[in-house]
Amino acid sequence: MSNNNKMKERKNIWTKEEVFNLYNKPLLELVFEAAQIHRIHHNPKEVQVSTLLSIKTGGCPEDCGYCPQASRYHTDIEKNDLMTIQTVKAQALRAKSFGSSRVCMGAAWRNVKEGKDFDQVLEMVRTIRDLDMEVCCTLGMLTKNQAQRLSDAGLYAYNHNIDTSKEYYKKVISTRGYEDRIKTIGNVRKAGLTVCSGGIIGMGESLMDRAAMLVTLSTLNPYPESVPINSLVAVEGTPMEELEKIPIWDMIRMVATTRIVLPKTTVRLSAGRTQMTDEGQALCFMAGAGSIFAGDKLLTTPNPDINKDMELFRILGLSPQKPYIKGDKPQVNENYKNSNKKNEKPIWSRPGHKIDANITATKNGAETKRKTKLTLK
Ligand code: SAM
Ligand code: DTB
Ligand code: SF4
Repeated sequence: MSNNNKMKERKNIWTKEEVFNLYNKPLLELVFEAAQIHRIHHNPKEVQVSTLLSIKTGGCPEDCGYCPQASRYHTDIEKNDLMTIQTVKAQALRAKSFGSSRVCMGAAWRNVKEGKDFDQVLEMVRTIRDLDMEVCCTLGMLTKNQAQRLSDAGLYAYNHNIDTSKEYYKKVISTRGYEDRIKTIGNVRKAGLTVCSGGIIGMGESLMDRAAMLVTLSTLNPYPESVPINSLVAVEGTPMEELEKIPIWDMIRMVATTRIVLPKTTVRLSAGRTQMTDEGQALCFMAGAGSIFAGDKLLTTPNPDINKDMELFRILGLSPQKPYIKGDKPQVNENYKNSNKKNEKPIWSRPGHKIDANITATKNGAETKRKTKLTLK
């Protein structure tokens, strides 16, 4: 590690330009530096394995441009109401049997609403916790009181991504603002939960936007315990369906840069792994990725087969990390505290986008769905 970066780690105050320059270093230099930092704070032979469970799928009122679950887009996902506790338990046991230490339950909600559904989610949290697994939820925006209720039920972590830079966020989502995300993250913190917050690359953002996102994460005080780095899964029917997949080198650079800027965080190699080679993923692990989502499905899109992942672990000499012991409430490391930190649907539009065309798709001559083609301005 360069002396300069050792100093940065102590202060953890990064400018966008510094992070941009780090991201653009010669690739192998960057990976080497990140690998060194990874070894100081993490066990490089272990990878934390999480399993995603979509407990409520589709029908979301938000307009996140990347998301197949937004009701205003015309995607082929299967919508589902809230899962039963029995199904959640069975899925969690299955995940545990293949080495997963954490279940992350995702709901296509804008925000949590008090009532029957939330009570059911709290019971799901208690059920998974009683299986000696870590429980994470991603349910949209939360109030402080809701975060506290989740914490009391035994939740370990809450996932709430900032997704991109503050500037670019407006071009991706119009139904809520960046500050709303930051506020929920604050509520999660106040309830003593660990924070999982990261973003997506490959949405048409600039390299400076990627750097700015990492600066924002680094200034959260304390900074997130885990940072998922997703590569856009361009789903047909979403405004981003035609965006080209990013080169693997971008993913490696993003993982390495995250590792250096947020040395103690667990960097999670998230969506997009089906498009990566084993060698590409190996470089990501080398560069500091310490966690993956395992199981053949993310929330609605495919993920590598678990046997394939376990074979890759075997080849690379990696093993799945054990979960925290039951009742052992996660403690925020003191060092963190010191760190700085369908049919016919209405045409829609939103700021920052230009509608190129509204196209009616046909199958065997019959009208099936209408697609809205947009480009980011
Ligand atoms: N509704 C909640 C929310 O938005 O926070 C939770 C579920 S949402 C699907 C969780 C995260 O998944 C998003 O913040 C985004 O980062 C990621 N995500 C969604 N669709 C994606 C896609 N097509 N490619 C990559 N990541 C995606
Ligand atoms: C995160 O950052 N990535 C995960 C998890 N947190 C919830 C979700 C990825 C979703 C990819 C698209 C889908 O499967 O619907
Ligand atoms: Fe809804 Fe979350 Fe998808 Fe946005 S990312 S549309 S909030 S499910």
